[in-house]
Parts: sequence; C-alpha cells; structure tokens
Amino acid sequence: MMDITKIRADFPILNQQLYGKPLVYLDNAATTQKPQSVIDAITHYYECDNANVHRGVHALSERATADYEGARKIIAGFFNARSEREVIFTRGTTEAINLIASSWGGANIRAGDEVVITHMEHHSNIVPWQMLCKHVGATLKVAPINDAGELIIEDFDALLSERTKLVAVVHMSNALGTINPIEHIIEKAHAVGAKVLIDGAQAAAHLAVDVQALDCDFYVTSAHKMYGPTGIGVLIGKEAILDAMPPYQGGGDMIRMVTFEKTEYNDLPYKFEAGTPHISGAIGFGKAIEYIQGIGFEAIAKREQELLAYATARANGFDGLRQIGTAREKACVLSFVLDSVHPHDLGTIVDREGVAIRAGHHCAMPVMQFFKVPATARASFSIYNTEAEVDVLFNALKKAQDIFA
Ligand code: C6P
Repeated sequence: MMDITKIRADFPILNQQLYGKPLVYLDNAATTQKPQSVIDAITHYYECDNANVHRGVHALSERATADYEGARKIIAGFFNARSEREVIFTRGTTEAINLIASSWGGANIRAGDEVVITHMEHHSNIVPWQMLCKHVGATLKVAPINDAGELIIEDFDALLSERTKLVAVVHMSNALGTINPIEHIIEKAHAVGAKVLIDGAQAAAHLAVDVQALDCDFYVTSAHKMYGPTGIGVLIGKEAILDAMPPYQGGGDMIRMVTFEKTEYNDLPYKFEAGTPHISGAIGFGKAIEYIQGIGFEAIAKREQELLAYATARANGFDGLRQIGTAREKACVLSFVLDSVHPHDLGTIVDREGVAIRAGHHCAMPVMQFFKVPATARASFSIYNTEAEVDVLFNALKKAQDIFA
C-alpha cells in the first residue's frame, strides 16, 4: 500500500493555500510537481558543483560532468536502452520530435513517401511532420479514432504500405488518456519496413517502458511530466539509426575536429548535443527517475487506476457532464465538458476553490474537432492526489453549474 501522506510530504509545493483553501493540484498532465530530492539536487549543483561539462580539467567541471553523465546512465537503465550512446538529451519531447523530423526525416523521407500518425496526436507530433512532408513532397496519413477515443486498429493497419517510411504515435494521449497498443503498432509498422517513433510525453511517468522489448526506433519524453525539471527531455534511439543520421545543430561539443574546410562530428550521444546543455536539468531528471524507481510502477499504476476509477465514477454520476475519452485502456486523465459552462469559465471558477485543472484544446485541436467541442476541462491525476481532492473538484464543478444555471 502506498503511504500517500508520506508521498505528499515529499512535494513541498502541495502544502499551501490558494484563496484561503488548500491547493488541489490536478494539472499533472501539463506538468507534475517536483519532489524535494529533485529540488535539492538542482540546488546542490548550483551551490557546490556549477561548471561547464566535458570541457574543464578542474575539479568542479569533473564533478558536473560526472553527475551529468551519471544522469544519462540512470535514464538509460530506466528505459532499458542498449547503451548510454542511445540517450540524447533534448529540451523535451517537442525538440526531440523536431530533431528526428529534421535529421532523420530530412535524410530519409522523399517525395511520394508517407508518414502515418493518429487523430489523437499532440501538435508536437503533427506539425513537424506536416512541415517535413510539405518540404519534401511526402504525404501525411492520419489513422482515425472512434467515439471512445481509441485508435481504430483495422484502419491503422490498412494505412500501412511499402510507401510508409515512418509511423509516429503517441503512447498515452494527453487530451483523452487513451493508452495506445504500441506493441501492435510497432510490429505492423516494421512489417512494411517503416521506422517507429513513440511520443512518450505522457506515458513515461505512468507505465514501465522497455525500449528493447518494444523494439521502437525512437522513444521521446519530457522530464517535467515525470517529477523532473522543465527544459530537459530525452530522445532514445537505436544506435545504428542515430549513427547514420546527420547532426541536428552545429556548435560546441558536437564536433571532434573543426577546420574551415571541414568538420568531423563527435560520437553519440554528443553529436546531437550542440552547445552547453541543461546540466542542472539533466541532474534533476536523473533524481526524478530515482524517485519513480523508489516507488515502483506496480504501486504507481495501482494507485493511479484507483484514483481514475473513483473520479470516473463521480463523473458518471454527475448530471450534465460528458466525458471526452472513455477508452478501455486509459490512464489518469479525466477530460470532460459540462452542458451549461464553457471549459474556460469552469477552469476559472474551480481555481477560486483552490483546484488547478487545465481548460482548452490541450495542444490537440484535431481531437477537439473530432468530438465537436471547442475545448475540454481536464483533470489529470498523480501519485500524490487523493479521493478527497477529487471530491473537492466535483464540489467546485457543482458550484460552477449552479452559478450558470
Ligand atoms: N502536453 C499538456 O498539458 P513538451 O512541451 O515538449 O514537454 O511536451 C509536448 C507534448 C508532446 N506530446 C504529448 C502527448 C504531450 O502531452 C505534450 C505536452 C502538455 O497536455 C502541454 S501542451
């Protein structure tokens, strides 16, 4: 059994009042809060070790480099990458996808080729492919979803052909909570010779990910949705594919030798890490992963499913509430609209009750278009949330409904 009181004590930000009411933080899909261990690791770096990495011969630089590379090792272990060479630090999921589109896509996608995505993608996994397809004359194909917000698997399968060069799919939808059958997707895509990119921005804090068992070609995620800092994320790719890709950005650290005539690029992973990296971010990311490992995915999944079941039952019994996203395989996101209240008004009213939720299109406008809503309200849960907090949310929703009645 998870000790929620102990877990909540790890997150200092939770212990505060807003408008005289206890903070109820239910916007975890946007970004999770950070445990003290992550905050301490970042503070320690700036208080004791601050120096640039890979460059200095002095003690501080050696310590900073050891901790930065130590974080890479932790991340490689967490995702079961084959080696640290497969772990590229990026600014986050968005930059990781843009890196793949620009570098791998630029080198491998040609006129007449097809890139397959799904109707439930975040803009980060739509726009870079649209840009690439437009640039090279390729076609973007979109696999449809059903009314529950699930991928229609037969239609996805039917989209694949020898023209498909890449399948780019979200592991867990931020707008719906749907968990996609990525094992099936990867197998089918590989059968037609396509590479597969999995957008793990939402999934990585909730599900164990083993990139070798999955056999995906690229897996990307952001630390800030995994109890880590903002501005840092990771691209994990198969070494042979990364090796063959041209650099994404040029600059310091990504080179071995430079003359005005030519440049020799550095080995992996540094070939893709031009410039001074987000050192404290990487160190904080490593600590965040250790925090998750300390709890374990079995306990995390059990607790989050309990919370989702409780919130879903409350939603089912709430007059005038329509859930958007009712997939059978779903993680802890409750997206919904109320008959009488626009999601933005709802967000503002529940905020006055101390409840933080997100209202909007969640950077997934095609999902809103599919469900014919301008926006949804979204409560997203984490290990530190409680059933009592879910009750506070529903009391606040009732209040909003009464105001607009
Ligand atoms: N979703 C949300 O509130 P970045 O911003 O690069 O860390 O992550 C982008 C991203 C990509 N894919 C998915 C599935 C995501 O959920 C996100 C970020 C946040 O839902 C902010 S829009």
